[in-house]
Amino acid sequence: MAILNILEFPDPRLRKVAKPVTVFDDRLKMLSEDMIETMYEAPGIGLAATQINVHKRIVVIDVSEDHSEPMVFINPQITVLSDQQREWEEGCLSVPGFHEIVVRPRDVQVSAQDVDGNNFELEPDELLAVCIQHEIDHLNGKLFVDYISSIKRQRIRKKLEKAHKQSK
Ligand code: GNR
Ligand code: NI
Repeated sequence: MAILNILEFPDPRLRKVAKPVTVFDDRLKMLSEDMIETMYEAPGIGLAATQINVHKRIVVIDVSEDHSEPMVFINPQITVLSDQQREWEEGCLSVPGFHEIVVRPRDVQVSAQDVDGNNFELEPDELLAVCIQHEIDHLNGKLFVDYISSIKRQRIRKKLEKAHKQSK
């Protein structure tokens, strides 16, 4: 297994739209394993392939406290089930050190495929519902900072650009 490098805002590669997975082979299984390992090591509760510069529709999530429930979502799709919204303070491994309140649909249904290509559905709640929406955003080239004011977003961009320069 391997720990993969995570792209950071404002890297333009985070804006690419990921393509559907069509081949369910051993490479996909290995990539999912590496993504789970990378997520645990970061540490984070989710990771989208976009963040490791692989532009395919693959997401891994584990919202358990002891790394006991890794989940893999291939080609995930979301359906909003009600008009209810909810606020959550979000962070992102691609925007390290910053947290902001984001408003998203509360009630969603997710349909996806597993690493073998079998379809499954689930109705996540709480943190899992927030996280899956955050990860699908990544696959569409979107980041949580897109939901906050442009003043705040610019401030975060400048701070991260400065940090990236200094670590070169
Ligand atoms: O680790 C993460 N925590 C988190 C907290 C609130 C809302 C979303 C997230 S996802 C984030 C990991 C990450 O950046 N996934 O893309
Ligand atoms: Ni993220």
